[in-house]
Amino acid sequence: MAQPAVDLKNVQGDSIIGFPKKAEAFYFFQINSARVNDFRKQLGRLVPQITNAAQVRNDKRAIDDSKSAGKKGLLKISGLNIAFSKHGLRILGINDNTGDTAFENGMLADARDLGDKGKSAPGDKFDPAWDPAFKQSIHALILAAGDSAGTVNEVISKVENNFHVGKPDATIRLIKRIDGKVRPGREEGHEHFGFLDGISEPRIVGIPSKPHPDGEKPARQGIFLVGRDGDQASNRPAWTLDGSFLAFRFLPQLVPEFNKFLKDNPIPGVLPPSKGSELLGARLVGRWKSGAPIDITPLADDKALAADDKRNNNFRFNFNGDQTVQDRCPFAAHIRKTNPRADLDQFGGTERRRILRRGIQFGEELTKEEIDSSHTKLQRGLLFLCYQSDISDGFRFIQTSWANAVGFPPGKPIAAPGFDPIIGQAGGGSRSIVGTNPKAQAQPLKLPTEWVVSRGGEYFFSPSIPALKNKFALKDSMTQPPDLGKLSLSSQAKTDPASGPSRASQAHTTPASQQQRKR
Ligand code: N7H
Repeated sequence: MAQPAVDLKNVQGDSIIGFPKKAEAFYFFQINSARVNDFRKQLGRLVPQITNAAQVRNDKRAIDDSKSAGKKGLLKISGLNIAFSKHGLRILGINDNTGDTAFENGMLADARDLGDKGKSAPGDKFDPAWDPAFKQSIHALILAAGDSAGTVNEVISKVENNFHVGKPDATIRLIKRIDGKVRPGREEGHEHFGFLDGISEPRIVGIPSKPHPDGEKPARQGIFLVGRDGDQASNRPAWTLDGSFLAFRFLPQLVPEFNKFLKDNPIPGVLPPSKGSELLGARLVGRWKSGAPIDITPLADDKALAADDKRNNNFRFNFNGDQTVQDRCPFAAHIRKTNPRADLDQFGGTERRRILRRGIQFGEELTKEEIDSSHTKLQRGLLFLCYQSDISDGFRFIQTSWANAVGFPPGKPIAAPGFDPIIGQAGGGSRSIVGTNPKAQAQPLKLPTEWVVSRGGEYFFSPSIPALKNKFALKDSMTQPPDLGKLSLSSQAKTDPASGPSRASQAHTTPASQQQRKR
């Protein structure tokens, strides 16, 4: 039977559209097992405040309109979503198998396979070197995004009131809250190593987006939304329709150490010596810091190209010779490892592995002491988050079978192109990449440190709005929410002059083509 088309009002907004945001809080919590029914009733009151994809699309239009009208200041906009881990489902009495093995096992059980550092524990167990919070049983995650930290805090306090946090009858307990924010000034939209982020994002069949050619066919909705065309599993429980699996990773970055490595290892003999370190950075990532792709402009940054949405993602690693030589882009550069485009044309393509990245940066800028000592003192990095219809096919596959797999991409004259130098992990073992020097393409370069450090995370399921209402929540006899008030969420956009002038992007971690920077 043909399925009705997806209704954006039924889908939580961060997945297929993506919150516009300057700040975001991730609130990891447990549900009080003695008060599950109360929690479910309170969830029912929260559901009308959850931001759906239609609202997020409208918010983005409002941002565009405001910019086109030359208005100063940011619109006051916020977004609220909720997602549950497998522990959360069990507490709520939902015992169905979702059909996603990675989700069902949880990230803690996956840490060794993901390549995270840690030590062996009794009984062939593995104890990852994670932030202790992520070793606890996390039941659910609230995502609160907004135009400022103040807006995000407002959303979080409404959520806490809803669940009576701080009162004796609280139904949830905070395990950990992590706040992200975009970097300041000219670094806005750039991740902490300095590279512009949020450029490449899969287009989705039937979901209108701004023109941003990438040479790829739009991915089917079921690559991201459960139960839609393209979802590889056929026997998921009915309530999972239009939900999406969310992989969260807490990823501090060793920025001074990364910078020192670039400084100490300039690529010799290709560009003037002063440019050799910049070239190495670009060849590790696959883009210059501006965002210009090296597959189009291999030997010099091109800021006009970087800013041009018609061109800055329009390449497939198939220019002359690209498939066999690394003159333009190393086979193992980060963006080639994680989206190999034409490299997989003969091997079934990439569609099944596409993910919607929705992360945000956290932490402060480098201090003078950190710059001078080349040593990290303050924690900063990426709160990585992505959506897919199956974590085993998406995030997990990219991390384990591509980034960490030295033989990937296949079919190259070099048998082992090496690790993804940005996120490839060897559990603390040695890593190298081959082909960073275009004049010595078989030469390995040892990568002395993992500059992106996994400190934990979890796998979640972000249910559709109808599923939240009918499966997760309990009907409440109360007609008036007692203490929730009205969250100042989407579609109440109003100019907040205190927020300061808006730059090209209202939010950073969603595609540049959608006027935000994303990861
Ligand atoms: Fe990556 N970086 O700064 O080097 N990433 N990433 N990533 N990443 C991308 O095109 C980075 C991480 C992907 O379609 C850009 O939007 C950092 C994880 C994918 O061309 C930059 C971290 C995973 C793409 C970075 C990190 C991925 C992508 C270019 C961790 C999945 C799109 C900007 C701290 C397992 C590739 C852009 C495409 C792009 C960086 C994490 C995947 C600059 C620092 C964990 C699919």
